[in-house]
Amino acid sequence: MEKLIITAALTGAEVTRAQQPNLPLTPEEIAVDALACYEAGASIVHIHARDTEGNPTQDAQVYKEIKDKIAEKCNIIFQPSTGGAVWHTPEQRLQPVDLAPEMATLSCGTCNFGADVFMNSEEYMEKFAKKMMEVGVKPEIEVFERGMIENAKTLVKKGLLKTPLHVDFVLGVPGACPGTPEDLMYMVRQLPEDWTWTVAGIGRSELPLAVMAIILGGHVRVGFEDNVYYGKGRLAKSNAELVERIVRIAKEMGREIATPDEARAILGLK
Ligand code: KMH
Ligand code: ZN
Repeated sequence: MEKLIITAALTGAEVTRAQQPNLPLTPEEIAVDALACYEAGASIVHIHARDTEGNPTQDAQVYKEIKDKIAEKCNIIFQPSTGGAVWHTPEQRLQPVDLAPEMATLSCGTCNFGADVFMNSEEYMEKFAKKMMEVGVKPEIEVFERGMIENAKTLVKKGLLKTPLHVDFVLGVPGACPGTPEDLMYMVRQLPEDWTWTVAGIGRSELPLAVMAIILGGHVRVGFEDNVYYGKGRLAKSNAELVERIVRIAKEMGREIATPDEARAILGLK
């Protein structure tokens, strides 16, 4: 089985310090956290930038500062979000792609997102895909609902994305697909053989879905964006603590951990 790629989703757009006191917010805090996650065994960091007040921003300059600070510390793969926050415009969301990161997320459909709606129209999915192809960015296809896999396949058919794709199943968002083992199994079965996948279980579904991915040959995303707890009623001390647990479990199960360069080879990054 392929080595395990662990993505650390450090900050997200929605989580606050009130919910998780150790949430990294500034570029320096995010870079320090990225290094800790790299040292723990993560090979990708999924990044959401925050402004000086701690609010989500898609400003390319802030992303650049984070990218540069991380690169000074380690060779972990930098994967900015193009999902941003639900209130960002598509144009704002796309800004970090101008930095030509190795990867960036590409959400492949619209869904409810708690009390909000996460909008991804066909027009903008196509624009995002086209831009990523032009700049040479490997997209990570964010799938919150079953139909989003078909949208990704349609983008491939239209020549706007190149296979094999790498998919992230984001399961357990209130208002979208639940994070049950059955849901993950069903989603995985819809992918062509040569595509790779990772899973981000939200809240309490993070750990069971991660364990399933370790067994099934998928990959794992953990971190405060998806889940701020280590267990029931106990906040995680850090993003790295969540990564360390996945490394321990994977090793116990005989699944080796990919370094960033091994992850680059698995994902076909340049
Ligand atoms: N914050 C969500 C609305 C992504 O990073 O690409 C979207 C999101 C997906 O987090
Ligand atoms: Zn995100």
